[in-house]
Amino acid sequence: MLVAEEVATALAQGRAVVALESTILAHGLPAGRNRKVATAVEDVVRAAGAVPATIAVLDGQLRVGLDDAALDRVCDPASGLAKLSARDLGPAIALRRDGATTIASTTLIAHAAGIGVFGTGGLGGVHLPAPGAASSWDVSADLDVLATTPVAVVCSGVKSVLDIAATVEVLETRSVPVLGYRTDTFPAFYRRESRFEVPWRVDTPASAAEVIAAHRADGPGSGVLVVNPVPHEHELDADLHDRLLAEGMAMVAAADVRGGDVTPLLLEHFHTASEGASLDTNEALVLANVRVAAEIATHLPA
Ligand code: PSU
Ligand code: MN
Repeated sequence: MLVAEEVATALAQGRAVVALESTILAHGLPAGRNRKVATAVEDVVRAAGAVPATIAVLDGQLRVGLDDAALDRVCDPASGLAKLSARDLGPAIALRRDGATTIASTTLIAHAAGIGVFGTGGLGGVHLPAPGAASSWDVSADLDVLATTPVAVVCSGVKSVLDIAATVEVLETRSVPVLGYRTDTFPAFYRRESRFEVPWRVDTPASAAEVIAAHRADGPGSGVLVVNPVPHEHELDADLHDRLLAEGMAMVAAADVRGGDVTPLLLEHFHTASEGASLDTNEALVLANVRVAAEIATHLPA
């Protein structure tokens, strides 16, 4: 593992560090925009008093904290980065590949590096079954890793393209506490609210940090999911959202894609069919989440 000097120094001094993922850059946002977001999220983390550590795999090496050249590489579609979930780390390392890390793999690497807080956009979850099928069997490894790794992840819930009810149930079964950050409902990424309540609510970074510290000390060893709804002014229009959702689901069914290719295809449809409106929402929520993550990190004991 190669930890950037700034990150290593901050960790050694017990200063706040926030992990950031690279799949959102390489596979979740269009080229050009992704590079601007990469810098913007790091700036927000710094402004909130923490050190950003963007995580990726380059030439088979786990990288924690990326310099400009590495961020350029991650954000350039010509680099052809693979999407690496937790199971892909071993192969990518041994075969010396380049890859972007999902929430699952970013969480594992962050924990190994000694970073306990991670800010991002949307969590992977349980996918809806095809019409007539009992199950999609497509359950993101994000849930599994969160169940077994003591890292706090700040996100805006899961997209409404997923089965939110099933995702919330799996989080409960796998003993992952869900904290609504200034909300009583589980957010649906582009929309502030879903039909589902969160079991716990916190209203300040200090309070979130207290819960995380107590969970680490006396909980079952899992991570903590902090859900922060997209800021009001950036919420996607409800009608537009519902239309994009219906179209996206039909597209996935028709295109016969599966596994890790499903989420990028849906994201791409939302972004093009909304003429960028969903991108603005996506960017706004990521920036808001990494700020909250940094604020929480500054309240946690080293
Ligand atoms: N949801 C988003 N944007 C994303 C992702 C999810 O709104 O970029 C990415 C994250 O990296 C997440 C991953 O960890 O997709 C989940 O993919 P899968 O469902 O294949 O596990
Ligand atoms: Mn999946």
